[in-house]
Order: sequence, then C-alpha cells, then structure tokens
Amino acid sequence: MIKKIFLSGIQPSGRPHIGNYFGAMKQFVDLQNEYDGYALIVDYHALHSLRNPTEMNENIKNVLLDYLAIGLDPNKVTIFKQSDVSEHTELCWIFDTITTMPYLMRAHAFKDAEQKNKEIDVGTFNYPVLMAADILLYGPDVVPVGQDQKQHVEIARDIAEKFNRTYGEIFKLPEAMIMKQVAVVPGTDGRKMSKSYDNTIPLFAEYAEIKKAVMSIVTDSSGGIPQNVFAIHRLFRDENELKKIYEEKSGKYKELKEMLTEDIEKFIAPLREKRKEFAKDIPKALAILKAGGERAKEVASKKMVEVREKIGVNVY
Ligand code: AQP
Repeated sequence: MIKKIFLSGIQPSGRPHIGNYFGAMKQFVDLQNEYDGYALIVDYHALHSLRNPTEMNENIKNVLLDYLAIGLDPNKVTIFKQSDVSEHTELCWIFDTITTMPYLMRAHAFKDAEQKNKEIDVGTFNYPVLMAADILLYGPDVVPVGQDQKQHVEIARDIAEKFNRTYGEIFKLPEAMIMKQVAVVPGTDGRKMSKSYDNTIPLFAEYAEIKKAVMSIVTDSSGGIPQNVFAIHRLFRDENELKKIYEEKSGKYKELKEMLTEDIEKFIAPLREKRKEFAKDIPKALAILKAGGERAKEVASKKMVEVREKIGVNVY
C-alpha cells in the first residue's frame, strides 16, 4: 500500500517556541506512523534573517536535536537540511521563470516588509518560490503548518498548476494542514508568538526561563480572566476544566500564572531531558541528518530528471 506523504520545515533562525510546536511540529509526530514524512531544516530560508555563520551552524544542530527530542523517528521521517539538496534552488530558478512579480507582491511577508519600510532583499521576495520548490520536489499530500504559512502553500499549489499547464502534469497539488485550535498560538504580549517579536516561550526552556516568560505575559483581563494567560494555558489543560479554574480564581493573576508555569514545566521537562540525551552524541545526530539528506537527494534528483525532460533541456 502506498502511504500518503507529509512535508514541512522549520527555519534554523533561533530557538523553536511552543507556537512552532503546537502549530506545526506536533503534527509531524502525530502523522509519522501513517504517512511517509519529510521534516526539513530550511537553512537557506533562514539566511535572510541570519547572517552569522557560527550561529547558523549551531542553530542547524539545535533544530536537529529538537526534531529528535519531540519524538520524530528517522526511520519514518526523512530529517534533512535544505542546503544538502541543491535541487531545491535549481527548481526554484525554473519556477521563477513562470512566476510574475505582481503575483509575488501580493504575498503577506513581502507586503509586511514593504509596509515597515524595510529594505527587501530578493531572497525575501522570492521566499515563497523556494518554498514551492521545497514542497513540490517530494509530492506531499499535506503540509502541516501554522496559519501564517497558509498563503505560501497556496502559492506552491498555484506554481504547480502553472507548471503543469505549461509543460505537462508532473506536480501533485499539496494541501495545507492547519489545526484550527492552534493555527495562531499567541505570545506573551498577545500577538502571534514569534521569534522576531521576542514574545516566545521556548520549547525546551529551563524552569526559570518558563517562569520568567509566564510572569511577563501581559494581563489584559475581561471579567477578571487574563485572556493572554488563558490562551496559552489552554494548550496544556482541558479547556472546560480551565474555564472553571479561571472563574474560581478570577482576578488572581499571580496564582494563575504560577499554575501555568507548573503546567508548562510538567509538559516540557521530559522533552528537555530527552533533548539532553540526544545532545550527548552530536556525531550520531549529524549522521541521521546526513543520511536524511542523501535519501532526500535521491527523491529530488529523480524529480528533477522529469522536470528537465519537460522543459526541454535534456539533450542527451
Ligand atoms: N505562533 C504560532 N502559532 C502557530 N504556528 C506557528 N508557527 C510559527 N509561529 C506560530 C509555525 O511554525 C512553523 C515553523 O515556523 P518557522 O521556523 O518558519 O518560523 P516562523 O513561522 O517564521 O516562526 P516565527 O517564530 O514567527 O519566526 P520569525 O519571527 O523568524 O518569523 C511554521 O509552520 C509556522 O506556521
């Protein structure tokens, strides 16, 4: 029986947070028994925000340990980094030639950067096209992501359709898989939890760090219930049970935050311990990453043979 395929990725642009975990990474683990999986470390994507080679190097290893610690099984999921499979950037170029500038100018990431008057590099502008290549090379059925990536998966579908229309059917159209309850996990300031907003609770935080982050949650209340605290707390406890507790402890923000700290600690502590175990043998973890890259390369290079055939550059 042919298994369905899932594919998704994480940028090695800093420490993953609980938003990354509940919004996307948890789904990788949940899917791995029924699907063939690809879990990418999208290092070339991270280049647009990270230009420190030492940090990049460390971050790649860190995301690898994170993947292993959350329970991804390398026998079921191909864990690899984008830069190990040059077919991604090759296909990106081919897609560039069928994608228009006005179309990409409608992408949220570009519009945000433009609104903030940021100097936009070509890589940032082109980010959705490289992501389309990342996805389409492997023919996934689903792409588990948070809400912020929905548009990028739609762009990948559009690009696949345009290629198929122009040169003939070879790309499968992927579906974004977004879990409604966790589509946008809020950060400590109530905005989307995001590395660049500095409002995160890191996924592998130590107790003191969890406590500090929780205590810093902005307590906007309605009827004595601190909404931002509740919105994070519901990730760790049954919502109905929580509602009762929050009503009983209405107005007691400190107590509620202490309870949230303990609940997060209970959840994170075993993951943190597992991660420490994997961190004891970095060469072993790196061997998994390298083997994953080789496996992915095999799949991607076969797809590129088809692509080159379709566009007519294969003359031998
Ligand atoms: N707050 C969130 N809620 C739900 N899902 C989220 N994701 C990110 N933040 C949330 C999902 O996590 C996956 C990996 O994301 P990424 O590594 O590409 O990083 P990102 O989306 O860029 O995350 P950040 O923290 O917001 O990073 P910066 O600040 O660098 O842009 C994706 O599936 C994403 O949807």
